[in-house]
Amino acid sequence: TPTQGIALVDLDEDGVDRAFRADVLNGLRQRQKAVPARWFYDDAGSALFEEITRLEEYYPTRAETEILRNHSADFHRLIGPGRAVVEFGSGSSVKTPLLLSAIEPGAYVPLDISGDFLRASSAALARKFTGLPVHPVEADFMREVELPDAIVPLKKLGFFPGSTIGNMVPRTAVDLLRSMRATLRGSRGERPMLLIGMDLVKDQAVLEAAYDDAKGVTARFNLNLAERINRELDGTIPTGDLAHRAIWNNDFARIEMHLEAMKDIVFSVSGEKFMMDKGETIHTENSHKFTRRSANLMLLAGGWTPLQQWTDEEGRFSVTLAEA
Ligand code: AVI
Repeated sequence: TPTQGIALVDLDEDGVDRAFRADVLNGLRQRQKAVPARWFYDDAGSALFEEITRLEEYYPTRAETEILRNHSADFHRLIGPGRAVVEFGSGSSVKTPLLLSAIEPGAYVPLDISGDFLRASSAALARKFTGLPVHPVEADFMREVELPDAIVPLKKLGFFPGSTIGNMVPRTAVDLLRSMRATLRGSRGERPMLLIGMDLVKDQAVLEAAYDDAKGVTARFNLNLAERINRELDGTIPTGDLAHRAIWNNDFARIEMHLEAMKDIVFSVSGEKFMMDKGETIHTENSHKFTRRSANLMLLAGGWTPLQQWTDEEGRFSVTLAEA
């Protein structure tokens, strides 16, 4: 296999299935039906997300890549060589190499819940950076993760690009920042660093278009969640009667994605019956947008002190370096 030589820590498949079922059934029982956004990313969903990142309307990936490309000298100076880069998520073929080339890392440790993507991206990176130790870990990084023994002695840099933190409500985001701190803390009290991307508040029309593109890729991404429920949890959701919605919630500074019933529907999931009235929605995602200040505030609440913050030329996206 292409990943020969790379030890993978396996997560129990049944555990993932059980967690998915519990999240979906609990979510569908609520008055405002909701399914956590992390379940978007099965193989089909991950492939659709890759397609989203290349869409004309979806600026965050390009804006963040621009920042990583333009400030490599700053990263080199502020982060220094020899750190183990622990990436929360299995890595992008463009952003991760930009960071690794900038800082001369001592090792690369991608953490991801989806083993297949993790294996593929780790193998590609190991080929690109010959000699760099790569230690993929299949794990749910929302909790403290035990890093491989070989990594423990190294100083750590957490890398969390993509504004994935924006997909969490602030309370969960702060819990995650604290878990990251626990995962990355040094055995001899060294302070870990974190490089984190956060999308910024901007014109509502630009934001809504980024989550409701003309080609309908984001709509397919959203609907894939209902299709996944049907595939994996013995569901009968009539996906043809659901429509994709992307709405700016100004009070909470977030884009919300929903699946809206176009008529009254009844369906079952794992043998349990559910009903939706016409116009009722399943809330499938929040994508919070930050200001430079609210990004700093969130980091501080999670136990991280911001050291420096960069944005792209157009001020659409931010990348912040913080220290524990
Ligand atoms: C992964 N995450 C940061 C994306 C976002 O922009 O919130 C997920 C996404 N949802 C719809 N389009 C992209």
